[in-house]
Amino acid sequence: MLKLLQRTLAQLGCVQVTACDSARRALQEMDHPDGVPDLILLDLNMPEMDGIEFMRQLVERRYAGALILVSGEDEQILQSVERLVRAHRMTTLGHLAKPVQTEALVALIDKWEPAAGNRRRVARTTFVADDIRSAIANGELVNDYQPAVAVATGELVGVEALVRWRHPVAGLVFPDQFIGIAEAHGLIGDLTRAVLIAALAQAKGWRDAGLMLRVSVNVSTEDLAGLDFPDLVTGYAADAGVPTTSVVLEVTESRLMAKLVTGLDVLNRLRLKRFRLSIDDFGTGHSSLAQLRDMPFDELKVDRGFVHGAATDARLRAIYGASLGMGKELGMTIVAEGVEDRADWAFLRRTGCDLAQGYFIAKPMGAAELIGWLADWKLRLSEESLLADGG
Ligand code: G
Ligand code: G
Ligand code: MN
Repeated sequence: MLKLLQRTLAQLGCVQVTACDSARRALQEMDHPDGVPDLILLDLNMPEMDGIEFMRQLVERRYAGALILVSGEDEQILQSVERLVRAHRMTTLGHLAKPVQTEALVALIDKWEPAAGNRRRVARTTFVADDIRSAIANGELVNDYQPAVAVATGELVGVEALVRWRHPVAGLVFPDQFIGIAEAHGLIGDLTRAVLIAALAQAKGWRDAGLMLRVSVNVSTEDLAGLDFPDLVTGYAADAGVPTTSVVLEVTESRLMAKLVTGLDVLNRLRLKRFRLSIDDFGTGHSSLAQLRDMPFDELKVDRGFVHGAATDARLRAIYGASLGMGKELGMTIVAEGVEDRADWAFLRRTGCDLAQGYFIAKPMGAAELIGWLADWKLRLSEESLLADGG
């Protein structure tokens, strides 16, 4: 079993695979300086220390990688162990029944991405405009989605589409490595179009399944410089069968101010078409309040730099509070980004923020994972008393 799995993984291109015939061996392996793996395939039924006990050891060692459970146990047991893994705040990609089918393994490994903390350490590759052009043409861009929930009720309100590039060689590439290049070389229009169309199709799928979510898409100021942008987006939404009132267009404040004049025209026409407009990363740009006053925004996203830790840091709290107060005064919906822990969540509840987004609630995920996450989140709301006073 172990040998077979090892060979299959090697064939799939996993460059460094260590096979351990017991949990004790695996823990010894992990004690080496470079021994902590990105992904562990864990058999639950092992002699001496079983898989559950091994997981406890992983928690103690603050293992930040991913897990795939492998077992001959029935589906129900596997599912409850998976819930246990999530309760430990570890990442599980899913489980595999024995004997392991290669396709099932491939499907799980496809879902894997390096932990948030690790991923930026991955060697940076420099891309040129042609790489990005062909990525768009070849459909290599995919969206992850990060949930946004109502602070008062915990209800899932919408998702933000965040583009990723599944590069055939470099692996998963994050937007900070290619959005800027796309903007500089006139490719952002095509990129935004690809992201929007995929997000709208996904939103339609969720709506058909009874999940009436709003979908947020990040647009670049370059997009807003095109006077035909409002008509284009309206067309995409109509083609997808999604009402414009459920589409949120997020614009980053700092970039927003640079091209104010055409931007304002386009933003106003988008608003007339009933799209929701959101000012992203609020607090980081170089805007004046007068400019904010003139912009037809529905929503204000407080930058994560002013959210995480605000409960205990008076300076952050002051900026957060000013943004919240101003946004509310202007009748905007306030979204807090970067809610990373329980203290952040409790703070938002005390201050009357509308929506929350962040790792505490959910990391960006593939579209297929949303339903499963939602079930977990509903459990967490009650089990962790997230809606209780002071919660
Ligand atoms: O998870 P994350 O690394 O995805 O996002 C990094 C930044 O890239 C964020 O500031 C986000 O606004 C931006 N971004 C993500 N997806 C898109 C997109 O489709 N278009 C544009 N213009 N920016 C995006
Ligand atoms: O700029 P924008 O808000 O569009 O970007 C979202 C970015 O923030 C993405 O890179 C996403 O992965 C990241 N992100 C989402 N939630 C959190 C969080 O709780 N903490 C941190 N540090 N980053 C987050
Ligand atoms: Mn955003």
